[in-house]
Amino acid sequence: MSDDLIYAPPPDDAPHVPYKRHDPGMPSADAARAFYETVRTRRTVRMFSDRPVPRETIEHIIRAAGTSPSGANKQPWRFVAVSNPEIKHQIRLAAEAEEREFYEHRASERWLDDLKPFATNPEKPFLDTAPWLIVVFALKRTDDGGQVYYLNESVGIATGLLLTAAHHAGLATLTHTPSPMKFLAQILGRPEHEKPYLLIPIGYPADDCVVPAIERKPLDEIAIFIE
Ligand code: IYR
Repeated sequence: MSDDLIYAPPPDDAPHVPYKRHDPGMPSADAARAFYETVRTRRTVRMFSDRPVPRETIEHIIRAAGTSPSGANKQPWRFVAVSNPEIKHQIRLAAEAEEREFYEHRASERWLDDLKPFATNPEKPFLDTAPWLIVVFALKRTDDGGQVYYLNESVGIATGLLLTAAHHAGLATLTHTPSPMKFLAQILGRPEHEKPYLLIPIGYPADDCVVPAIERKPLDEIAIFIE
């Protein structure tokens, strides 16, 4: 059986520690189903409550994101969490300026057509309302100037974990992409090697929050099994 497989031990100059498997305490099929039932209710939300969220919650959500795998474990991400109302408002004004350009000039007819089900527009009140904005930056180099690998994959995975951790904590998120996003680095005073990646408002949904009536693809459209 697989327990009998022999692996070469790692060399002495590459320290290793025993791996302890996460034990869900139930068969894997039950645990996987339960997790799916939890995450399937996640939705991208654009109507936030101003109800406060403790900083400690945000810290743990960011810690969760920081557990992600990354190329050569360079952890090429930085998460800037903003609750300061003046800074949030500056971000709103700058984002809305970019979005007006997008909706009035930059976007193709096809793109605008594809966005119709989401009823988005250049007004971004949630950038004031949501108690926190988490701005995800991708590090083009490590803080000490070193090389990073698979940058977009690494930061994408970390961002996915962040969204999932927020959902798990009962919070709503929006993956917001005002583009170009350079203004975020300027407003937040980030160094040149940090590239804005995503702007994530996070908080409780508004009491009367609604979301677009859209569907997810069924398993047989997203998966192929070769057994
Ligand atoms: N960034 C714009 C437009 C937009 C683009 C896509 I693709 C979306 O899925 C949603 C919105 C905005 O945030 O309004």
